[in-house]
Amino acid sequence: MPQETPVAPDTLLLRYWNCSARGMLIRYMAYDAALDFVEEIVSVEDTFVSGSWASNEKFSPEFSGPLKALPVVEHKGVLINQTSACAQYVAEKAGFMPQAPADRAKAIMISSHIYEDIQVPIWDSFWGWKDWERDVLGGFGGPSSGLALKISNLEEILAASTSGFAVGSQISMADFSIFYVIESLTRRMLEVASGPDAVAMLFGDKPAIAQHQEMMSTRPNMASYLSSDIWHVYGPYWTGKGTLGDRTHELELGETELEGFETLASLLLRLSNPQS
Ligand SMILES: N[C@@H](CCC(=O)N[C@@H](CS)C(=O)NCC(=O)O)C(=O)O
Repeated sequence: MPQETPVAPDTLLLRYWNCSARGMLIRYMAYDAALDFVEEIVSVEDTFVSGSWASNEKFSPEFSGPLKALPVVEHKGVLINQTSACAQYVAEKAGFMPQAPADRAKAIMISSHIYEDIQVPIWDSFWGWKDWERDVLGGFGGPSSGLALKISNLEEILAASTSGFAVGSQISMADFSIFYVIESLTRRMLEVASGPDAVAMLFGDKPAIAQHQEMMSTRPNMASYLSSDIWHVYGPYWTGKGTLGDRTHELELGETELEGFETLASLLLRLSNPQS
């Protein structure tokens, strides 16, 4: 069983798996703000696949918090679960939550659109718990009004901004949420056969998103974190499945993460060009 990392009470600790998923927004904000921050990286292979998680760590409140899942943020003796609550807490500490109530609501609106409406349905589809066509790509505006429409929403928000930031005149949690979802979707999709066309379709005509990605990735602390060794431990993988590569089949965990991305990219192209 992995040992909990001893930390000074003022140091903020993130305990999360060795993939990006629900940990990355928190990590980007903590590194960008140079918080007093440590990471405890939990190996999917050693802790989850081994079976240890289900019988040990999951039910250890010191490890997995009151809600018995990761991420956990620990600060000043308090353990917080739920990705959104962890992210908002870190955003407050990092100065990435706007002051005005309406701006705070907008920052949460954008981050939760990305988390609940884009990321969670895709993660669940990788594991076979949701349906790619119905829950990821489809929507009430028709069979191709899901993911594509949500990415367009982000483009419209950024295009309407006079500051370059998603909300008001300062960087907020929303900017880090946008950066993470666009960067990781683009990078992972480009690794599969149908990915380049799907990336061109989703992001090709989105100049405000492109400009925002450039602005975020060249912030000095972001640039050094993105090229750091620690980013490369978990950054390449969208979910825990990604860390297992092709072994998901032999482990009876279904298709690999990259097979999932090929399904996503090819369906995206087929639904947006039904004739082809
Ligand atoms: N609703 C929770 C979901 C947390 C969750 O499902 N975490 C996954 C890892 S990404 C986990 O720890 N799964 C193992 C389990 O729930 O036993 C959140 O938003 O944080």
